[in-house]
Amino acid sequence: MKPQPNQRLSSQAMAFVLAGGRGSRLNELTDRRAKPAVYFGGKTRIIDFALSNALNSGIRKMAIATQYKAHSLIRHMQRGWNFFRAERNEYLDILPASQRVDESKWYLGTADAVAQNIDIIEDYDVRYVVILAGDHVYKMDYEVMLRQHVDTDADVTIGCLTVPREEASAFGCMAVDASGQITEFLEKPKNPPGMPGDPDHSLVSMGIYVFDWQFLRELLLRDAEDPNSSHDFGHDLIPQIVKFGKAMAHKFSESCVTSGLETEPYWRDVGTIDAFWQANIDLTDFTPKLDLYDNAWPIWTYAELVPPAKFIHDEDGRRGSAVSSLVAGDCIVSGSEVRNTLLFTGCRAHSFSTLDYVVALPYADIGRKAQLSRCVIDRGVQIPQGLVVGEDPEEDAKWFRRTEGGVVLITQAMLDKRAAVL
Ligand code: ADQ
Ligand code: ADP
Repeated sequence: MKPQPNQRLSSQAMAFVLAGGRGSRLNELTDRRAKPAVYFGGKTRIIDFALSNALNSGIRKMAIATQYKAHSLIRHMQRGWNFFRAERNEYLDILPASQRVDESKWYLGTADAVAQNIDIIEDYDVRYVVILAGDHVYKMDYEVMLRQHVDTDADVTIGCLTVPREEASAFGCMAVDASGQITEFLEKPKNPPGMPGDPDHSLVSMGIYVFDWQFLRELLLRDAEDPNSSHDFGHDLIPQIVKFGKAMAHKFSESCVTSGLETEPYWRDVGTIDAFWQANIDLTDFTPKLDLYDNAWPIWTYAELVPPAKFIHDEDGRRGSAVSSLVAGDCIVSGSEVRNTLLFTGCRAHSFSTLDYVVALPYADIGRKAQLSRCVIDRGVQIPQGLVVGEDPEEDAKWFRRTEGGVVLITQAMLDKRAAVL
């Protein structure tokens, strides 16, 4: 029986979050943690956005498939996302690869990550599955997408975005007809097609999908038997449905505005150091495009219970200050000037140091007289006294990772290597 128009569909849906990818373009930031576990926005981690979206949309059943360097991600989930109660019919399961079907079997592709957990999903007893990627930053009401899925009687509904054509080859690209039905789908084509009437932009998949569970289940069982399949949504399953079934596009840029969540669509992949730095620094704008202060759509996370941030004069009376900056708890800014910067939990900035356009991950310690600009500092890094970064590109590139965009990534291993040489 078709659900009634006023019935909330999220109560009959689960979110399946794919969080197994490495995100290799983040380089050393993902050496020890999966991309979804990378810190973002002063307090949160990237995966908190997809999970908070699901929670705020009314979904109370979630599963998270992990694979690459999952330790930090799993610990974060256990600490922060541990409030689901089976008694209330709420579930959140963490599903590491290689533990179920066959001990030696990793998830082959994104579809395989779902297929290996068919029995768990079956137990959830849901009608719809919302497949999400755990590595994007955005706010979205999945109820709106579920509603479109049901109203259009689609086999799959795909969240999609408009991006400049030169960036589109990193995505699944699609063509749609007037009703929004996808007529063509190409996974990461070398020459992405433009849109009719707008050849400079392409319509691309966000890698998020809504399925009726029984339809997806059948599809996954068939795909598992196919020796020619790479068991991936973008490569195998979606093109098949586009050819033989009904795949509908759900336009994020329209739905996020009509649902009242955003005034302007905001979605970031933060897949490179440059994009990661920029998206963080954007939050220091007077009115950033991503509003983290919206009580109607909170982004939940795990955060340690720590003392408040503190700004102090040093012994010489030099003022410790932060302007246009986001400063988390347990930070101490002492006789240091902090501008357009994010200090995550537990950072220290000591006397005479200056920080401009810096993203300092938790527990970074900035030594006296350091002058840092346009950089990302990994968790727990001890910046030595007097270090200057952001003045001399050659010197920066000699010791640290300097990106094409001129952002410098500093890890402890890089500093240790430098200290051993100097
Ligand atoms: P990509 O993002 O390149 O393209 P993929 O690397 O498969 O696709 O990652 C999708 C999501 O699945 C990520 O969140 C990743 O962490 C996770 N993941 C990858 N491999 C996994 C595995 N074996 N087990 C568990 N999780 C895994 C996809 C689509 C494109 C679309 C873009 C949008 O294929 O069509 O345009 O997403 O970003
Ligand atoms: P956490 O999850 O502990 O908040 P991270 O995301 O920074 O922190 O850590 C990723 C993983 O790397 C964790 O499993 C952590 O225990 C481990 N780790 C942290 N610092 C180091 C280090 N200097 N060398 C090796 N492993 C580390």
